[in-house]
Amino acid sequence: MKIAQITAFEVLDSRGRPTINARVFLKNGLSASALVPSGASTGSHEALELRDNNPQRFLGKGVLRAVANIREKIAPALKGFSVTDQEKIDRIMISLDGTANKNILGANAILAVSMACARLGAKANKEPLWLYLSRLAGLNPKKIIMPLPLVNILNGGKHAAGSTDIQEYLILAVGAADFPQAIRWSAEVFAHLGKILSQQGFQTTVGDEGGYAPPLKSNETPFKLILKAIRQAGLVPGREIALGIDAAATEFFTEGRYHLKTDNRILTTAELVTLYQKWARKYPLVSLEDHFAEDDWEGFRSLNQKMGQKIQNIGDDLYVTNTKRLEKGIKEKATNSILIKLNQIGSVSETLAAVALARKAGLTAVISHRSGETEDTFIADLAVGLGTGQIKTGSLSRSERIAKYNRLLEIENQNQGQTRLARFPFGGLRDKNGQK
Ligand code: 2PG
Ligand code: MG
Repeated sequence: MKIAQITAFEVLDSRGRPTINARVFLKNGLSASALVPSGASTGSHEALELRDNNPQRFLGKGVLRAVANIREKIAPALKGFSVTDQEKIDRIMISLDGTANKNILGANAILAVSMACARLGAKANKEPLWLYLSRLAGLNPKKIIMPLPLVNILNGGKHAAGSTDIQEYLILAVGAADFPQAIRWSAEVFAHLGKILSQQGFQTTVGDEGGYAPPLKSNETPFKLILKAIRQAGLVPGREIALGIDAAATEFFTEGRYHLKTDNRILTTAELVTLYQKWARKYPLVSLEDHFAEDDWEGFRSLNQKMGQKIQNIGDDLYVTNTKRLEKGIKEKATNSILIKLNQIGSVSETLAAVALARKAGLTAVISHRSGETEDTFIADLAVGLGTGQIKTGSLSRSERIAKYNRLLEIENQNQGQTRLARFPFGGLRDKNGQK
């Protein structure tokens, strides 16, 4: 099971920007590859994505330097090590880089190899990736826990210019009996939303994550439209389908204030807390993400104290899948949940460590894609393997999003009778009449 060779080359992500495909080979010829994603609303504390910055190629977005780092530096360093020794492999790459944010080799270079090694380890062991990852994390669950999908059906912010300030309006099929039903319900609500938007004269073109991106005049309108879509799909808001948002608030935070351009309002942290409270009273809103800017700890703390019992508060740019920042969040009770993105931290082992720490502290962990994605479905297996119970991987359109849902449907199908859909662990849901 010793690593014999590692190759890499430049490929494209869902925005047509370069990313990396790395392939790891064993001596016996067995190999596996992995592709890394890339964000748009990135946190400033993320590990560094190494780009060429050569304006002659891909407007500076090329990744040939990162590719060369894999071929020339990482490959020789890992040759001869066992591919199943994930922690050691990651440790070698981390120390070869030697910086806290992986800015020498690039987090994209390290992660591509890290993921490819995990995939090859699973292949060499002749087991599915989710099971391999589950064992790597030291888990041994009786039932396979399928993640509840947080489906982003309306895109705004940096993912859809001209739409809302809030980046993502998500639906959660909290009342679904199993994973296929959660997907069907979500797809039906998405389709009804499309019909409603057309009837109102909007285009139904989609944003980076496959949700509609209409030029609405208020950040609150999507809630109303989505509630209508849920009802038209014959489902009960709050009981069967609940709502979530990812505000990605760092993107509209300047000079200490939150600039909601769509609403023509500028809010303080305290005023934004009040706005979220108002929305949660009016709508079956059960999950908030990056509802404040990445260093506005006070905003997170304040909201978590007021609403953390009832509503999921997820830190994304706040934590950047980094255990150091997560430790601070746990100590300060800033949130009750963390978003997990492999490429924010840059290796499989460090990602597992972040999930383990969250679990120990009683926080939920939501496995997530990036807005720039590929056909790689690693995160589907990661969500199942770690039994986190939630995944965020876009809308029910665009194949780079659907690939993950289809992989989850495949895992479900291959393990019939042994799976269960995770229950959404926060209260505050409405009864069948839509009452709280
Ligand atoms: C987010 C992500 C994914 P990006 O903010 O949660 O939805 O967006 O990859 O652009 O950071
Ligand atoms: Mg986010």
